[in-house]
Amino acid sequence: MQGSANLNLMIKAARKAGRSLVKDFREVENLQVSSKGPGDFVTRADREAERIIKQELMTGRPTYGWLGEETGETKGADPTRRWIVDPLDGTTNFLHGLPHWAVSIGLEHKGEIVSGVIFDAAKDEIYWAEKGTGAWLNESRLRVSGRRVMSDAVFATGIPFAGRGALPATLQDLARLMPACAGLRRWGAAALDLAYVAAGRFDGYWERGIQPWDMAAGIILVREAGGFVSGIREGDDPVQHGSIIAGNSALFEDFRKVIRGE
Ligand code: LIP
Repeated sequence: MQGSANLNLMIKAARKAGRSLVKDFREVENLQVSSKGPGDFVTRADREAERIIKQELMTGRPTYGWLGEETGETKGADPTRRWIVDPLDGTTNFLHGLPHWAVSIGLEHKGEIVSGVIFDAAKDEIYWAEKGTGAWLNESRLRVSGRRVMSDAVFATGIPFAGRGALPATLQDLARLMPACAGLRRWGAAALDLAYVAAGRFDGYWERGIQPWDMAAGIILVREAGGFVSGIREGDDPVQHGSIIAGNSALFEDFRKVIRGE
């Protein structure tokens, strides 16, 4: 696989963590029927995956900063570069034995996401992108969809649960968008939602109240596949403000107007 030394390091780390998670996922399926459930086991699997990734990346680039879902933020000697990592995006899917989850690794340079790797280990699909070199699924080049009409488009989102996130605003989004499109999907993993926009499988995605590690790698994938990404509010940076909208180039403005209620 061609790419920079950083990208190859990211792919190696994602694959190593993915192999560990695939083994754990088989055990989770067996634990579904246990009275205690697989909760603690999944927590351990999540933390082990982040340990593997952190060991690989910080050994290879010891001066970079770190932001991981499980271990938080560590400032690096190089203040311009930071790894942004979700070792297991789609945790609830994993917990319930649903094979739709991913390892997500982003590299930020001076506040801009410049490289991303998303590894769907259950389906053996690895998505990757570096600024200026396109977006890829395994060895195939990715392009966003070509749909130009909202009524033909299928969008993905995340719907808040258990009192988390922005439920009233999301319900308003749904009320505006559902009559205007061909369908919505809520598949429970933001990184894969963004990867599917890059792959042209979804025409767009939006979500409120998610974390930098959910979206970092997916942002560069969508942009390198010819799509657009922004915050939901005018001028917001998605990673800084925790809300995101992404779409193909033809639909992005119309899609964003619907979500913004314009
Ligand atoms: C998940 C996101 C998803 C969101 C969930 C959760 P996690 O990340 O990928 O889009 O709707 O609430 O935040 O927790 O599985 O890493």
